[in-house]
Amino acid sequence: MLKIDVIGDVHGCLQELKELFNKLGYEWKNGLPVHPQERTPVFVGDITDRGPSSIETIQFVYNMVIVQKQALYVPGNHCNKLYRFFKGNPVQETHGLETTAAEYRSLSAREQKKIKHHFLELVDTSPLYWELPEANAVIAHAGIRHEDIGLNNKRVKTFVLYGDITGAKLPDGRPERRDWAQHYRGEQWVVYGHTPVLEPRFVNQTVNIDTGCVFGNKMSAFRLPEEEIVSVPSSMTFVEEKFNTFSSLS
Ligand SMILES: [Mn+2]
Repeated sequence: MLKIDVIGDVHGCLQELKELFNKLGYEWKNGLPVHPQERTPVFVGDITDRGPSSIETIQFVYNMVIVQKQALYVPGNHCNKLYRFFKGNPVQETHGLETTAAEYRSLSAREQKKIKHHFLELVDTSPLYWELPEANAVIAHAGIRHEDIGLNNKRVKTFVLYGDITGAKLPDGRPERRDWAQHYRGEQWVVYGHTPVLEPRFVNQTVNIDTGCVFGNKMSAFRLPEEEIVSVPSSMTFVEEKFNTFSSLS
């Protein structure tokens, strides 16, 4: 039995991430969290952008996942955009990428090279989503349809990174989304983030654990097999409009 602690969107909130590991019972060895009962942290993606410490968060997650090999990671849409930025592709420095880009540019050329290569390696060596049968779970940034589990094509990639978007925009500019979780009939857990919610949102065998730390609410983890939520409060300013109720088309 694999024991996992799935961590919601960090968005550069490294302080809260460390507090969350403390609350989850991790101990610190060489600056990295290790659980005495051999638990595996799984990052649900969007580790950077908007928060105060995106670059340090990249290094921290890299050390856990790549160097120490005691944690897992899947990319989110913000990770995908930062990946393209580091590859030198033209991307708009908006929606939080501007904070990560500013942190990056303040580094020395040597540090820039190191962090870029670490982030590219982290994304290149991680799957689009993790199927963890030993934990009876699938970890995907914005979720995944039951019938798509095991598939890996362009359509599934868009869904996993951005959710079930229709392509239309709501009057306030946010993308219109369908509520895929309402239709989920799988027996394994789908643990995801991406859309900030005030409380973890359980629907069928799915849970959204992006409790909007970077928008001042809290950072949450979902533990399996315990099916338990552990959260720590955010130190950021609360931005109420980011938690508008789900605009569901079903
Ligand atoms: Mn996201």
